[in-house]
This record gives sequence, C-alpha cells and structure tokens, in this order.
Amino acid sequence: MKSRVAVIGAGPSGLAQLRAFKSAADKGAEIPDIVCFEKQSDWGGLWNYTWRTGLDEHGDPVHGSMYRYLWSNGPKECLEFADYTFEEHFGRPIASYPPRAVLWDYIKGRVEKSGLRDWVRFNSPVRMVTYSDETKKFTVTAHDRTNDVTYSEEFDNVVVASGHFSVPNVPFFEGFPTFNGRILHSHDFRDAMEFKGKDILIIGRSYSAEDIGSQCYKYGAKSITSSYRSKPMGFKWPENWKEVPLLQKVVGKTAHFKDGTTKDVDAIILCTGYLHSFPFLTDDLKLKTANRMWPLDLYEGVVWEKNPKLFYIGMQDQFYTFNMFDAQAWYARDVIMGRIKLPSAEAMAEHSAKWRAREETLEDAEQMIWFQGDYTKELMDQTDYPGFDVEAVNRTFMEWEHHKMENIMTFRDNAYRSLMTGTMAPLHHTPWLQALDDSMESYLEVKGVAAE
Ligand code: FAD
Ligand code: NA7
Repeated sequence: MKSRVAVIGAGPSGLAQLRAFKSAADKGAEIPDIVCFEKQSDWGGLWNYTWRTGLDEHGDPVHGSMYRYLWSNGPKECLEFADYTFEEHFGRPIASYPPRAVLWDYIKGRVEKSGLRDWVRFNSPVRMVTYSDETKKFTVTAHDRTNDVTYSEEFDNVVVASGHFSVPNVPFFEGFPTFNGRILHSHDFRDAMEFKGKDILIIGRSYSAEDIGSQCYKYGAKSITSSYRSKPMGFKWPENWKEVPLLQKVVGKTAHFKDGTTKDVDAIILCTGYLHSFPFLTDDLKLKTANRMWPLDLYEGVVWEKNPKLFYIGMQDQFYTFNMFDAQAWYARDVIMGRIKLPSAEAMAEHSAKWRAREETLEDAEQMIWFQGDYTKELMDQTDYPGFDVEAVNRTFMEWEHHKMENIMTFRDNAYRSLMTGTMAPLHHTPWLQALDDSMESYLEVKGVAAE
C-alpha cells in the first residue's frame, strides 16, 4: 500500500510541501498519497485576507493577522520561488514591494498551475494528531466544517505547516481594564482608516510595530507614540511619531512611560508578537519555542528529532520566507521518500546545538540574514530544489536594510534585481506614501519607468 502524508495548513509553507511532492512526481517518481488539511475556505495562509476578527464563520479562532493596505515589508526579490518567478507569473517584470493581493496571487499561481487544489481539504481544521508506537502511524482527526463531521484517518508522516503568527501574545499593563479607549492586538488590526485623526500608542519595536505605525501615519493618524521594552527601533520617524521607553500604566486616557513622560492616547495597539501554538498536537509531538531564528528539537530546522516521521515547516523567525519554506519542504519530502537518510538522534541533536550556538552569537539583523541564508543553502545543497544565489539575496537584504535606515517612509520606493531571472524591477508608478489604493489592478497598472 502507498504511504500517506498529512500536511496541516495550506499557507506558503504547506503549499511548498505540496509543490515539492508534485515536482518529484513530474520527474517520474512514485510519491505518497498527500492530504492537506486547511482550516480556511481558501489557500494562501495569512495572505488570504479576512475582514473577520475573533472567531471565524464556524466559531474557530480567526487565523488571519494581515490587514488592509499591507505591502510586502521586504523586497519580493528576496522571497521569489526558484521554480516559479514573478516574471513567469505576471508575464513581465513588476515593482519590488507588492501589496498583499499581488503576493497572494503569486503564491496561488504556482499551485494552480500545478493542479494541486484537489490535494487540499478546505474548511477542515485538524483537531488532534496522535502517534502510535504499535502501528508506527499517526492518527489525524479533522473537523469537516462543511458537513459538520469529525473523522480520523491514519498517516505515515505528518507535516505541520500551520504558521506561528496567529495566536497573539497579549501582555497586561496596569490600568488596562479602565482605559477610556480601544485596546487591540496587531492580530486584530484590519484598517488604518479607523485611526485617522487619533492619537495612537503602539507597544513593541518589531515588524508589526513599525508597519502598523507606518500605516496609521500614512492614513492620517494625528500622532503615533511607540513604546519599546528593549531598545528603540531607531528609524528617522516623521515629526508626529515619538519613540518612548516602556509603558508603565494608563490612567484614564493618559499613558505613563518609564522615563516619566506621559501622553494622552485614543487607542493602544499591542504589537507584542505571537505564540507558537499547536493545540492539535500531543505533548510528545509539540514544538515549544519562542519566536527565534533557531528553535531546538528540529533537525535541519525541519525534522522533529523525538519522532523523525513528523516535520515542521516555517517555524523559524523569518527574514527568508517563501524560498526558505521551499528549501525546507524539498528537504522534508526527500526524508519522507527515503532519498535522505537521517543520522542518529544524538547526531541530530548535536547538529542542532551547533546551529543554536551560532544563533546565540547573532547581534543584529544583518548577521541574522547571513545566518538564515547559510541555513537555506545547507538545505538546498541536499535536494534538487533549483538553487539560487543566496549571497546575492543576502546582499539585496542588506540594501533593503540600508534603504530602511535612510528613510523608513520611502524604502518601498526602491527597486532591486531578480536573483532568479537577472531582470531589474521597474520602479513603481506611485511613491508608497501616496499610493492609497492597494488593489492588484492599481499596482499592476503600467505608468512606470524602468529603474535603469
Ligand atoms: P501561514 O501563512 O500562517 O499559513 C498557515 C495555514 O495553516 C493557514 O492557512 C491556516 O488556516 C492553516 N491552519 C492553521 N491551523 C490549522 C489547523 N489546525 N488545521 C488546518 N489548517 C490550519 N512575510 C513576507 O515574506 N513578507 C511580508 O511582507 C510579510 N508580512 C507579514 C505581515 C504580517 C502581519 C504577518 C503576521 C506575517 C507576515 N509575513 C511576511 C510572514 C508570514 O509568516 C509568511 O509570509 C507566511 O505567510 C508564512 O507561511 P506559513 O504557511 O508558514 O503560515
Ligand atoms: P515579533 O517580531 O515577534 O516582535 C514582537 C515584539 O513585541 C518585540 O518588539 C518585543 O519586544 C515586543 N514585546 C513582546 N512582549 C512584550 C511586552 N510584554 N512588553 C513590551 N514589548 C513586548 O512580532 P511582530 O508581530 O512584530 O512580527 C511578526 C511577523 O509579522 C513578522 O514576520 C512580520 O513580517 C510581520 P523586544 O524586541 O523583545 O523588546
């Protein structure tokens, strides 16, 4: 009998896994039966925007954390699939920082072209995964929401690709229960227009803080105060944006900060990150980690060392995204298909410990990028994923960092060269700050000039 593989989640990571198996099948290999369980009614993971917050239409927690007017926060040239370029998808070169809808279209394009929709069971949250030492199989229990039926099936391997930016980390601050305004987590942020003319306070100093604050500025917030725990973001902010040390308490509408300053605010947005959460996994299978570059217990960042029939894709904190997920998925596929032989449990743990030791020396974003680039390359060198020039991608990331430091409100107006096709991206027709329409139609409109 053919072996069976369950993939949990049809976001970029899960779809990379489907594509990896399909590419082996296209080359004539006999592949296992693949079943992908997806909780939402469509694929694309976070890139499949939902207006909902709280619970979804079935009463399950909403997965989506993306918001309207979200544009890629890094150059598309750094995430381009090596086996399906932007140029192939759109039929021509496009600018470097696409809005969400454009990236969603790109992600979908590759799997639609490969005819993979039939591999996915939509509206099907996985409720439980257990492993039997006797049968050496996993039992996956899923809820078919369309017919409201819960059922179980056996699998030889499970790939967890359920993402880790969906379950909010929500700290408490004194005075929150009596704050005279709105308090929300970035997971529930949907539309910056809500904060037009308002004084907003952002807690956090990472990507969500930077981008949600920038959105609010762009769409007319009166002022932005961002409050950090460890250190300021350090960009050159517009005149109505102040960075302050950590919030201590709120009294009525007044926020009090560690340096003794205060500010009256209308709303507080907690950009305080997310929790890795796998309520459907038993403890022996569950990855427990903070959001970091090298979670432990995953050999090559992918294989669950305590039971190497289980795999995780995309669980690291991310600079590299889509093409790293591909590298991971190709690797997991080759382990599952017996093309890659795993070393002993001790050797796997030792290998992970080495990566973790290097991770602990990383001091800034640049070092993290080189670290993740080296990791992605190590994976690609072991499979037939069409490799790409990792160093060149790293250098593009360096340019991106530089452009952000130069001007955080204009970095998206730059263009970069594709490391897959060699083509220079055109400049976008409208500077990001003035581009209020984030639709795909508007983005793809040809008004631009070539960057060189
Ligand atoms: P997800 O995209 O989260 O997909 C996971 C999928 O698993 C979802 O479809 C979900 O419904 C499904 N699922 C979850 N639980 C279950 C279950 N129990 N049963 C069945 N299905 C389940 N990356 C970039 O490269 N560029 C960006 O500009 C960028 N912006 C971002 C902005 C925000 C606000 C956030 C939160 C993230 C951003 N990211 C960005 C990073 C993002 O993590 C990746 O781009 C990518 O979406 C990760 O893919 P994934 O498949 O691992 O996870
Ligand atoms: P991140 O990158 O995990 O960052 C979380 C931020 O939240 C980080 O700045 C933390 O501060 C801060 N944090 C966490 N807990 C607290 C408390 N208790 N008080 C103050 N500050 C806190 O999450 P993001 O949402 O920004 O980004 C996740 C993804 O979304 C990313 O891939 C983007 O592309 C979009 P610290 O830095 O540790 O001081």
